[in-house]
Amino acid sequence: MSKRVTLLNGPNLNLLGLRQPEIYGRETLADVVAKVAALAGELGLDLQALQSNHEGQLVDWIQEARGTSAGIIINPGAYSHTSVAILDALNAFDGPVLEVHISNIHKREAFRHHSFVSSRAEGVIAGFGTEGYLLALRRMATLLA
Ligand code: CA2
Repeated sequence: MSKRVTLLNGPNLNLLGLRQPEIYGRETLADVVAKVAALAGELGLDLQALQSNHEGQLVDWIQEARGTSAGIIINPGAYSHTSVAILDALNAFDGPVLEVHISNIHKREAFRHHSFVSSRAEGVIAGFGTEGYLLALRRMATLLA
């Protein structure tokens, strides 16, 4: 049976491709998920992709991933910079965690420079556009091999 990887996207990432293309690109979240799912198939992984605008929903999904998913790739969106609850949930998850940001958060406002999630993540990708999700999935395949 193929190993499951959960891809979580946080608040406002449902707007990908619809607003601010100069920062986040022109692909929709559905486009991105389709590309990541296709790569997951090639890598022999089973992708579960979820997006929510709600912190508690993200916490619930991270808790549900315990025992069902081998690894988590997460773009926590703005919750990266605020959420101890998401960090605590990830700390209760046993497998590898990779953090993705489409934009280079270090080139942006100072309040985006710190992410609570980064202290839990095996690796962080920022500023590679939506290609970052594909790079993270390749790294996840290596970590789970
Ligand atoms: O660069 C990233 O991936 C971010 O996680 C995106 C978050 C931002 O708060 C983080 O600092 C960095 C915002 C996601 C908003 O996504 C939108 C996409 C299209 C249009 C409007 C918002």
